[in-house]
This record gives sequence, structure tokens and C-alpha cells, in this order.
Amino acid sequence: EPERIGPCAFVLHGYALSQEQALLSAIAGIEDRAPFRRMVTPGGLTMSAALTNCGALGWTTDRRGYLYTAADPDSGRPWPDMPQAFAMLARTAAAAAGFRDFEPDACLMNRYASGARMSLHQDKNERDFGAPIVSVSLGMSATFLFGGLARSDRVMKLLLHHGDVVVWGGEDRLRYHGVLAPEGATHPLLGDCRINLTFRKAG
Ligand code: MD5
Ligand code: FE
Repeated sequence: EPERIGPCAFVLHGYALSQEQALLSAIAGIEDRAPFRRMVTPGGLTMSAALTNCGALGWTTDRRGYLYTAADPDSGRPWPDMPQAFAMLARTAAAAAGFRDFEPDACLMNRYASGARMSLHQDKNERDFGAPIVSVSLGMSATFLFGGLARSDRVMKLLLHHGDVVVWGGEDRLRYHGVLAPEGATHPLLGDCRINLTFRKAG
């Protein structure tokens, strides 16, 4: 069932569908303690997607740049614990794509309202690029841009739907990537937004 989209990258279509209720109620609990917020980049631009985190470490920005922290800078408290349903899904999806023993310590949660997008970038704030990244798409569909190791490399476009899970590891881990704004029908449970859960081993 995994669809190979790169040497070490796979789409698991609909893999999270059976867990949607557990995932959505866990997201509601996390939002209560650590609301979604739009971050300002070190360059002074406000990102169009809103984010929050759960797990031991969370991705954030400060004046110096991008970093992982143990505390939510907005509240000073630790990020919410990673729910069992999240950790289990990340582990089983990684294993289904051939990555054994994935133990994420961070889940970055991005919420894209209509018009919000994420431009082409690499994820390289994690300490160990040997671990894969697992991404879970919920809500409205969006086109994912999957590039190469140089920003100028051509990009492959992939439409991701509610419940799709993507796993990137090995040589695909540092590829440039981005996401276009949500498109298509409003989602019956999430309304006019897309939420993406990104599981990482950050520390
Ligand atoms: C999203 N989020 O849909 C994406 C899913 C982010 C981000 O890009 O940084 O929050 S994660 C996509 C990803 C991660 C790591 C590597 C690759 C893609 N890749 O090599 O294509 O909100
Ligand atoms: Fe990324």
C-alpha cells in the first residue's frame, strides 16, 4: 500500500483515517494548553500558517533564528505531552515505510487557514538527520511540493488529502519542500482549514 515518491520517501494513503476522532480530540486538548499562533521569522515576516507543538521539544523562532525549545515561549510552560494516539500513529507509519524504532520527541502542528501556505524550505534544525520525519494531513486537501537538495531543483507536486501520511527518511530527509494553500471542498470535521502533524526526532 505505501506509494514510493522518492528513494526513501513514501505516501501511506488514508493511513490515519481510522484514527481521525482520536487525533481531532487530542488536537483540541493540545490547543487548550498551547494555542495555535503565527510566528514571526528572524527576518520579520509573519508566517501565514499558525503552529503549535506537543512532545518534549517544540519548534519555534526567536530573534536569533529557528530552534527547538522545551517550553512554549508564549506561556513559559512545557509543551503539552505527546498523546499516545500521536506517538503510536507516528511509530506504526514509520515502520510501514520501513523505518524501525522511530521515537519522535517533537510534533510540530501546522494549521493552514484558506490562503495560508509554506514556501520552499529544508528542515534542518533537528540534531540527527538519520531519523525520518512523519507527516499527517488532516482537513482540507493541499498540494505538496517535493523538490531536490538544491532550491532550484525541479519540484514534484502531490495532492495530499485528509488522512494521508507521508514518511521521509534517508537521502530524501533534506529535500526542499513546501505546501500550497488548502484547496477543494471544506472538510466536514475541520471546516475551511488543513492541519498537518509533523513528527520529528529533534533532540
Ligand atoms: C506541512 N510541514 O504540510 C509540512 C509537512 C514543516 C513542513 O514542511 O516544516 O513544518 S512536513 C514535510 C517534510 C518534512 C521533512 C522533509 C520533507 C518534507 N521532504 O524532504 O520533502 O505542514
Ligand atoms: Fe518542512
